[in-house]
Amino acid sequence: MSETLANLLNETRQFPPSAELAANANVKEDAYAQGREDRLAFWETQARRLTWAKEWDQALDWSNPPFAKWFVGGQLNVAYNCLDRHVEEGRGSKVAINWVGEPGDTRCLTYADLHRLTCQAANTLASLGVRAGDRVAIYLPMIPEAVVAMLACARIGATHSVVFGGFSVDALASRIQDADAKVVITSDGGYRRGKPSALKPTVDEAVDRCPGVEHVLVVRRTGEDVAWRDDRDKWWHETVEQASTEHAAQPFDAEHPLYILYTSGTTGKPKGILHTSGGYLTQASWTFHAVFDHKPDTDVYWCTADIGWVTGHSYIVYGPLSNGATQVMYEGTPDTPHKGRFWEIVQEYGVSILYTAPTLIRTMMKWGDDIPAQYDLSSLRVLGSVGEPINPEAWMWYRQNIGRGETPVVDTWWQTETGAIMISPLPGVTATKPGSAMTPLPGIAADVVDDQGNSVPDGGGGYLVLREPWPSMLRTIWGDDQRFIETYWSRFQNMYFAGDGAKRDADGHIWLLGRVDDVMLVSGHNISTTEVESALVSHPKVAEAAVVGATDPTTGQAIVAFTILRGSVPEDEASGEALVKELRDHVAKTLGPIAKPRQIMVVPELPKTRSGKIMRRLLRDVAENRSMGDVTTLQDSTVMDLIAGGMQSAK
Ligand code: 6R9
Repeated sequence: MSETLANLLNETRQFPPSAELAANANVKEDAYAQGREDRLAFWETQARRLTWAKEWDQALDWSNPPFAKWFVGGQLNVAYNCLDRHVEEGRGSKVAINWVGEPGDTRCLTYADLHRLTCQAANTLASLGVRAGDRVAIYLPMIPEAVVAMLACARIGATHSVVFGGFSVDALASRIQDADAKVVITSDGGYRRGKPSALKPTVDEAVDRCPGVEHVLVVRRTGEDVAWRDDRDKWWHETVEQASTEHAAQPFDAEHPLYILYTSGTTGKPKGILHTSGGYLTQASWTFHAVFDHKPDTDVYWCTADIGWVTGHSYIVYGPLSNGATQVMYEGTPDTPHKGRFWEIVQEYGVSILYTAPTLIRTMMKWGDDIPAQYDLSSLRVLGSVGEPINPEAWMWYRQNIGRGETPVVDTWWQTETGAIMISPLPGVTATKPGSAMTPLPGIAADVVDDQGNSVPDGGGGYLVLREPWPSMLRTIWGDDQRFIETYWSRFQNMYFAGDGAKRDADGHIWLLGRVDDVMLVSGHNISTTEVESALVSHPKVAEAAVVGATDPTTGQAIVAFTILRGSVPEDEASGEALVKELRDHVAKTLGPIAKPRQIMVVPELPKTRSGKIMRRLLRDVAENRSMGDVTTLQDSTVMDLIAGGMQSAK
C-alpha cells in the first residue's frame, strides 16, 4: 500500500472554524497536549464527567493484553447517568426525545418521562426473571421503546443485544442463540416506506428455534393482528405501562457487560462485540460533547442512524442522553412521503447538529440540490458523517447545500469495535479538509503503519492501527476470546488492527481508504477503491460510485466501476458511450492513467448493507461474471439483478 499513487487526493481546500465557534468550543486545542502528556489522566478527567457510585482505584489494567480493564474498582449505573441525574438536577422537564413516526404521528418525551418508562420496564424485566448478567435481545423499529428497552437492561445490569429490525429470521435466531438471550423485546411492527411492516412473525419463527427464550415482550405500534402464545408473549402496554414507576438503580462494576452488538462481517459467523460500562460510557459521552460541540441548553441533535447499529447505540442512546441532550428520533425512510422529509424535520424541530452517513449524502446529491433548497436549514451549526469514507465532493456538497457553506463538517472514523469516535476533527479547533477524518482525538493513539508495523512517514499509506488501549474498546468477542485475539491483535504485535487502509498526507492528516480487503492491485500498483470512487464523484455528473478490482489477464486486476448519475443528467446522455468515455478520461486525468477504469457501468442503484455500506464483494462477483455469493445482508435483493442484467448487455 505504500505505493499508493503519489498524486492522489491532492486536496487543497481547507476550512478553519469560524472565530465564534472557536471561541465558544467545548474542547479546545490544549486537549491534544493533555492527551499526549498523560493519556490516562486525560481519560480520568473525562470519566469524572459521569456520576460514579464508587471511584476507581486504577485507570487502566493492561496487565493481560489484549484484555483491558478500565476504571478498575469503580462502580456506576449507566442508566442513572443517562436519566436519573438529569431529573435529580432539575432537568426532568427538558425534552429528551422528539420522536417523529413515519406516518407523521409524533411523541415528545421529557427526561422525566423517559426515566419513568425505564423504571417501569426495569421492574417488568425483573418480574420476568431477568437478572444482572442475563442477556435480552431487542428487535424493534425506531420507536422510543427501543431506547427505553436498552436503558432498562442497563439499569438492572442485563446485557442487551439489539438486532436490526430489518434482519431475517436466520439472522435473528443465530444472534439470540449465540447470546443465549432469555427475553426478546419486539413489536407488532413498524412503518417503512409508507406501509406497516410486521416484526412479530419473524420473532415467532426465530424463537421457535431458541428454546432458551422464556418471554417475548411486545410493543404495540401498528395495531395489526399478531399470532399470540399465551404462555410466552406479553404486551408491553399490559405489563410495562402498568408496572411501578419506582426503581432504584443499583451500581455495577465499571467492567460489567453493557451490551453485545453483532457485526455482520462479510464472511463467517457474525462477531458478538462485547462492550462494558464505565469506559464505554466515558468515551461515548465525552466524544459526543467534544466532536459535536454539544451545548445542552440550546442544541437540538439528530442522528439518522438506526438503533440497531453501533452509531445508534453510542450516538442516539448513550452519548446524547448521558449529556442531557434534546434529540430528534425518526422512524422511517428519507423519501417517505417525499424526498424532502429529512430537511422538513430539520426545519420543523430546529435541528442544530446533524449526524448522518455518506450513503445518505450521496443519495441526496443524486436527488438534486433543489430539494434541500426548499427548506430553512439555518438552525444547523455542526454536520457529522460516519460509516464510510466520505468523498471530497460529497463532503463539499454537504457543507454547501446543507450547511450553507458555513458549518463545520466532522468526518468521524470509528467502528462497532471501538465503541466511540476515534479519529475526527474537533469543530472549534480543526481546519478541516474535505474527505479527511484529520486527527486522532485527544487520548487516542491511532497510527498508519506499513506491512512490518512501522509508522509511515507523512505522505505514506498503509494500515490503520491503534497503538494503545482506549476506554470504549471492545473487551472481547462474546464467547470467543481466541477469535478476538486472532482478528484484531495478531496482524501486528501489540497493536489493534482495524482492517482499514489509510494514508497520512503531507501535513500528517489521516485519510481513510476503505477496507484493506478491497484494495486493488493493478499492474503492481496498490490502488484504493476509495480514491477512484472519489475521483468519479468529483465529476459533476456523478453522485455515487463503487469500484472493484476484477481479475484481468494482463494487469492482474483491472478497475471496474459502477456509477450512479446525478438526477440532472438527461436520460439519453446517461445511457450513451460518450459519457462513459468522459468518465474514464476524467479518472485518468485526476489520478493518472494507471487508475483509469477498464470498464464503467451506469447503474440505478448499488448493493449496500442495511447500514448503508457498499458491498463491493458482490460487485466483484458481477465484474468477474461469477454467480453471486451470500446476499443475506443486502438491503434490496433486486438491485443485484438490475446490475448483473446491465453488465451482460454491456459486454
Ligand atoms: C461506526 C461504524 C466500521 C467500518 C470501519 C470503516 C468504515 C466508518 C468511517 C469509515 C471512513 C469514516 N468507516 N466510519 N470509513 N471514514 N468516517 O460505521 O461502525 O458498522 O462497525 O463499521 O466502517 O471501514 O472499519 P461499523
